[in-house]
Amino acid sequence: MPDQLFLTFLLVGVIAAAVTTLSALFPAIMFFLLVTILPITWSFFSLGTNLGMVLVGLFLFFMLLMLKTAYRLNTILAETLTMRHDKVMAEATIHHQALYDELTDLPNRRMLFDHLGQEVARSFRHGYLGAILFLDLDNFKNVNDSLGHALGDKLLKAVAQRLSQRLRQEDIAARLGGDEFVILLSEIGKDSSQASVRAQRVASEIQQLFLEPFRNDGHTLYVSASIGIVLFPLDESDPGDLLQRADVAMYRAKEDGRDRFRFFQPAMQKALDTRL
Ligand SMILES: Nc1nc2c(ncn2[C@@H]2O[C@H](COP(=O)(O)OP(=O)(O)OP(=O)(O)O)[C@@H](O)[C@H]2O)c(=O)[nH]1
Ligand SMILES: [Mg+2]
Repeated sequence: MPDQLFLTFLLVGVIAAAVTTLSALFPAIMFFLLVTILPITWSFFSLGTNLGMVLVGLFLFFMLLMLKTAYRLNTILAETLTMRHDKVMAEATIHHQALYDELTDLPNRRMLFDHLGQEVARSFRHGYLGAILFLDLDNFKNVNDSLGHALGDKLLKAVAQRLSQRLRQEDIAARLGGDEFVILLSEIGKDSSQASVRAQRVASEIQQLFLEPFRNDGHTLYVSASIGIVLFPLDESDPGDLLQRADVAMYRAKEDGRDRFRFFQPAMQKALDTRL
């Protein structure tokens, strides 16, 4: 009997510890309780004494108690994990919505500003130039007005896809809103003439992307884009000002007949001021 009591204490301790660790897997704790409690309960039962019967009763009660505890722990654990998973997913969604455009899934204005700020600082440090290409679709309103907003949306998505496929991994294509896209080219030259040539080449390649018509819902759409280009960092390092300059150059491309690109020239600023 003293040996069996010692074994009982040992088993009870092991079972209590096992319940906390194994309850994450409910079938595992059930199996564990059966193989640890049933043999000793049977051995007490086979004693055939009153004390043996009391111990059988106590062990069965203990087993029920442990099962209930394991079930509670299992439920709490599952709820906690589900809540944590939902929270992580919700945070990821909020983060994505804050930085990416809902329609095209391209980086949005906010993310573009962040990247542009970092890129301008890096360019200053390392002494190379980058470029901003500000792209606005020509007469996009006609698509919306004649074929509907939904088809306009599909066209914007298709444009975003073509732009993304064309770019290098280190470049960024963002959607500012409406039919306006910005392409951020990093490290394209050590001086402005080299950077201009490269920016011009990318602008031409982007315009060639529009030569192939967009086919959507049985419609064949011929779309073009006007592009304004500004190099950085020249004298201006504020992302907002840089974008405004690229926008001014884009407007000049529109004024000059659309479907073309223009580099920002300081004289254009005067025209902008007048327009404002
Ligand atoms: N389908 C769709 N249209 C949008 C969305 N956001 C803005 N627009 C429309 O996009 C059009 C943008 O027009 P603009 O770029 O100003 O004019 P445009 O007709 O493209 O003419 P130009 O740019 O001057 O060549 C407007 O008609 C807006 O209503 C959008 O998310 N989806
Ligand atoms: Mg437009």
